[in-house]
Amino acid sequence: MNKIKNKNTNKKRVGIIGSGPSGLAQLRAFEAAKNAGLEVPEVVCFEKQSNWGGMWNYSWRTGVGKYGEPIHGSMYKYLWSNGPKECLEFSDYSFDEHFKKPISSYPPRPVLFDYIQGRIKKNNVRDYIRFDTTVRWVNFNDETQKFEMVLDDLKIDKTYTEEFDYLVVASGHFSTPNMPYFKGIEQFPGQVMHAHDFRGADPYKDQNLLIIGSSYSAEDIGVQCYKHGAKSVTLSYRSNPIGVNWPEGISEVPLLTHFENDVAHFKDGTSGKYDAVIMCTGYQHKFPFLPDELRLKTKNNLYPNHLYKGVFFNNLPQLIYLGMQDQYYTFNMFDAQAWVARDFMMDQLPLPSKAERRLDMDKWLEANDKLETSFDHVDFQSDYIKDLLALSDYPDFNVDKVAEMFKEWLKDKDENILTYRDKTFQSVVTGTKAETHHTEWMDELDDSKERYLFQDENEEALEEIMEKQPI
Ligand code: FAD
Ligand code: NA7
Repeated sequence: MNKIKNKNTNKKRVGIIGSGPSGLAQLRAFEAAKNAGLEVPEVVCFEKQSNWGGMWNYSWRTGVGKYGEPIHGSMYKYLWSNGPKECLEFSDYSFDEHFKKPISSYPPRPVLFDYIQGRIKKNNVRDYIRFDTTVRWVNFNDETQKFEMVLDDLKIDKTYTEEFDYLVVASGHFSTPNMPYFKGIEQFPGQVMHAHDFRGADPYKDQNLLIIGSSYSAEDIGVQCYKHGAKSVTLSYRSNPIGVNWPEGISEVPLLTHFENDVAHFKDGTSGKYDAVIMCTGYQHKFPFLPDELRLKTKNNLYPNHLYKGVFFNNLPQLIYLGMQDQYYTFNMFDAQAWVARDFMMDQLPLPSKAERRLDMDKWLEANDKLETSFDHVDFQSDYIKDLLALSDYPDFNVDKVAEMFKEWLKDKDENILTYRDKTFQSVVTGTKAETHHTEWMDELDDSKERYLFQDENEEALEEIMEKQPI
């Protein structure tokens, strides 16, 4: 193994794991400080994929990638934003600034991917990222107070180490499947897979599909398969049904107990015959590159324990986790976290003592325990965002208004799960009211950026607009 000496020994060094929306938020936060004339630490971001965007960088692959690394992506064809885009808008880079015209509130994945890239392409952020590089292991050296990172350059198959003063873990937590066992499943003759490997609804046309789970993936994959021609979709819940107004063809049943060949039996004594099973049973927070004492151990919830302000690992605050919460807010929350983390790493934000940090976390954990409804969850995460915004100069945005939009969204879904994506909202960043999309979501089978953005334009205008795009 080669030991590579750090080039600039005076400057503090920050290592970032992952260039998804969270890692990119961290890079952008440093870039903003640099543009404001401040001296920033040396920053290196390690990304095991060949491109940035994390989940939003669609991969057709399942299993392993070309270098034998586990595939990170869990996104699929025909994935449209599952919440209003106005709830995730960067407050320093609006949708208007990127697209130069109003667009609808629920864009498809390629359009959001484009938006994420637009902001960072304006700067030289790509230069800080080492692609095709997996972070294999991290040690914290008590003597030097530095993180020693073991890195694999996948392209040339070389392992080397580097040292960093701060470590930002932005590796996501919707990639390693939680895959339960059900008696008899090994004899089920059809396809059984986890949502992580789902790449599109096409194979399920004319099939009777069984989905286990009752959260976002179950709801979205179920509805997508229905939209793209599944014969029937049955959703099996463990704790609570999703409970929206389902159309004929989608139904909910209690938890699966066991299989007898292609027949599934449920807790309420009912049974059904299925062609395929998709486990929408969530993901595990998995950090195979971290030793026990540095590893965040949590289930998917709104306030993972041991993270002060939701980011600083309390036993060692130089270790920072971004985006580890369950998420109503996404891109703007990652930004708010990254700006706070940046200020700490640039000695602009002193942290209170470990005991005081513990008290602060306990307060949030107690409040989290008392949450009952989805509206409570939205309010809790909104309060968390406000708490973060008060700590840094990330441009303020109207969090209460965003919370209202989330609640509207929840109501819209309850009313009609097939049409909620046709609704429009108003930006809190620019005040722009979203456009109604040219085609109703249920009739729109093409999720390409070109069709989404330019269906109404003639060829010439299309070319002109494409040229003006900062992408
Ligand atoms: P990720 O996007 O997961 O990025 C993590 C990055 O870390 C990846 O690029 C990965 O390759 C890299 N990495 C991991 N381990 C290593 C390592 N050891 N070494 C080097 N690099 C590493 N959010 C929304 O706002 N709207 C939606 O509609 C929406 N839909 C979703 C649908 C699905 C199916 C899923 C799974 C998630 C969805 N999300 C949605 C949430 C989504 O996770 C966030 O929007 C966002 O992608 C999280 O960003 P992140 O950077 O924290 O993690
Ligand atoms: P979530 O939101 O973590 O939900 C996991 C679901 O899986 C939830 O309904 C769980 O039921 C269910 N689950 C977990 N284990 C089991 C077992 N053993 N048996 C039956 N059901 C189980 O994950 P999602 O994939 O839906 O969403 C993650 C992200 O992807 C999200 O941000 C989206 O934007 C897309 P429970 O309610 O705990 O009983």
